[in-house]
Amino acid sequence: MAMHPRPASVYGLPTDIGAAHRGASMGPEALRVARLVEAIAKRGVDIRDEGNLGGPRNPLSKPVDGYRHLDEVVAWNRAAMSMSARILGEGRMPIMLGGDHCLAMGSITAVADHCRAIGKKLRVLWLDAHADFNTRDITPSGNLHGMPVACLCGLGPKELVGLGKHAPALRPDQIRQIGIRSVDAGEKRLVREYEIDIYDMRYIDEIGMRRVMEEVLDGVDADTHLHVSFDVDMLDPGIAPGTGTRVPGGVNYREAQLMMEMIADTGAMGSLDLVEVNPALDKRNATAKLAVDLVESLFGKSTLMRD
Ligand code: EXY
Ligand code: MN
Ligand code: MN
Ligand code: MN
Repeated sequence: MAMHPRPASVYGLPTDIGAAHRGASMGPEALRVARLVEAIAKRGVDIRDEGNLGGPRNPLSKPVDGYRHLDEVVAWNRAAMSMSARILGEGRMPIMLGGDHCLAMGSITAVADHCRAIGKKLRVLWLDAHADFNTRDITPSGNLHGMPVACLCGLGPKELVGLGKHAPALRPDQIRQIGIRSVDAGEKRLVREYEIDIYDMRYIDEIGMRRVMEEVLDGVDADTHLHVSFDVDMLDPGIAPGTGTRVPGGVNYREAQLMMEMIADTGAMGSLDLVEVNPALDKRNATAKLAVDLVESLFGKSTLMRD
């Protein structure tokens, strides 16, 4: 069935405030240089580039009370939330270009508020090597890009948990995590306690990506808003070296394409984050180019019926 692609707006958050190392701040430009906007336009999408938002610089300071750069992270996430909310209010799909993954707190909080307001079900696909479910008591680093899922579920500082109109923004049963292969000791106990649905690499190896995607998309219907939060470190570092927290044994090229194709087939994607591209660690912008290639599939490139 031919579908009308919904209009979309891209915006960039040039910061690495949630991390302890620099470089993801250059992600938005790397994705633009890799012709992200043009690639989406080629899919027949009415796409706008809203440019980048600004915010505090990265002071590269030590964690305070378990959090590194909390005030700055709050400022950037407020900006992300307002921009995503504005774009959703215009009836368009927000595409947030990170930046590091802490910024998904703002983008997803806006989406959760939007879905509550219009009575849509929300499902979040968290594509990542990491569970990002740390708290200040168990974090090995103090880095807030390791904590956004916990914060969205109500475990975190009140400034972040209470970003939106409703706290917590998400229930654990709205989340599906795919590609996971690095979870810290305390984090493992917590994801079990909160019953986060984790499709880790072992499960992908054993049952295959097709069945994994059928399971994570089970129940998605016309009343569902799918939010895709794509941390490029989900991909195997052999094909995506340009990211700050590389973990061997990631999702390969064909598996990643199939994921995107099956998401596209639902026609339910309503918002997207593209995060953790770090050009300072990349080889000739390979990771941004690969992300753009995968985004084309997310917008239906390989669906023969739509060409
Ligand atoms: N789990 C580790 C930590 O909390 O420090 C590493 C987190 C990396 C988060 C990245 C980007 O997804
Ligand atoms: Mn992440
Ligand atoms: Mn990650
Ligand atoms: Mn919507």
